[in-house]
Amino acid sequence: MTTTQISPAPGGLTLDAVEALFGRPLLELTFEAAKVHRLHHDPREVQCSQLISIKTGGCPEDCGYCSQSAHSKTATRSEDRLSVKATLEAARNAQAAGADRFCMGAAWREVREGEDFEAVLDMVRGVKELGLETCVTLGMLKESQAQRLKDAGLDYYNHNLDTGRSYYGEVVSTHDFDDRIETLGNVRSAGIHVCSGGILGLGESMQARAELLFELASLDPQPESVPINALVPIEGTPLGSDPTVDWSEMLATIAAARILMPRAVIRLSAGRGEMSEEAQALCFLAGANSIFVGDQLLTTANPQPSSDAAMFQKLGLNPVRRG
Ligand code: SAM
Ligand code: DTB
Ligand code: SF4
Repeated sequence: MTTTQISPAPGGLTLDAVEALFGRPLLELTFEAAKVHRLHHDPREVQCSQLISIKTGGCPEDCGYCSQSAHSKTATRSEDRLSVKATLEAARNAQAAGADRFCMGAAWREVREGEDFEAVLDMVRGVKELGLETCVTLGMLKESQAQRLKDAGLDYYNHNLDTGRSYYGEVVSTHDFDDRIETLGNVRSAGIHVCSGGILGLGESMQARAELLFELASLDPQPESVPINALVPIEGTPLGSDPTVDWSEMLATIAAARILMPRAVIRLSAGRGEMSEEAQALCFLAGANSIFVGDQLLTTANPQPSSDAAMFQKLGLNPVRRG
């Protein structure tokens, strides 16, 4: 059996080596990833994040996959920001249902100082006080703003690279790949854990997927959390009629991510609703150790908590307990 040598040091990684991973027979790649997973993680433990959209729709950015872009005519309407009270109520419910992290998302291009940002800081303080891990995803961010979030008790900032550098401009024109990298740098400088991953199914090539993992794995330090999303096609967006991603592609990407980022928590993210339990089981075997829980992602549906509980039971998986 041939084994692809990957340098564990982010500095030594090459794009060719990442492409070679994608060229390996799927079950060999899965087996290799499963071995790496067991060296660094308890394979029975799954981190469970609950999402909430604290500001839905009306986003000025033109990300071609997103239901919330004002450039697309979708069923998602622009709404006012949620109150701190309603957000904390949702956090308490998420905690009672078994989530260990609460992730608050806003359809913003960037963070702006003012009433909305002050409210987000209050949300972070409140969620932290409940004993949940805190995560926000608010678009681009300056270092001073990242520092204020850190001081409020923020554990993770989610900001995905989404796809390969060479393909990014095909999907989004209102900001660029280096803007994403810059925000991740500001998050890191403030001492906040980095949550960054991507989406499959945007019409990207295998090479673009390899580029995405190459960029993520080359961040130094590597991200602590890596969400791998399958496109949820949204009617009215430029990518609304794209075919759904085959489970085998999610599996290969998760396995490659596990090998390249051995210590990261890899999240099997959007798109689980289209995957069988068997396909999800293979992803957990290959090193996925996080999911979004709750019946709603941001604007689209997620599997029912009861079906996730049944799947965990069958597979002998346990949610992380905190608080
Ligand atoms: N506005 C912020 C930003 O762009 O970073 C935060 C919210 S945005 C909705 C967060 C992430 O959700 C995106 O980077 C993308 O990875 C994911 N996402 C959005 N729409 C999606 C879809 N239709 N299918 C799968 N993932 C999606
Ligand atoms: C991430 O990587 N996936 C989440 C979270 N980070 C913010 C968002 C998924 C969104 C799926 C489409 C929707 O519900 O609007
Ligand atoms: Fe706005 Fe984020 Fe959606 Fe892009 S992905 S349109 S920045 S909410």
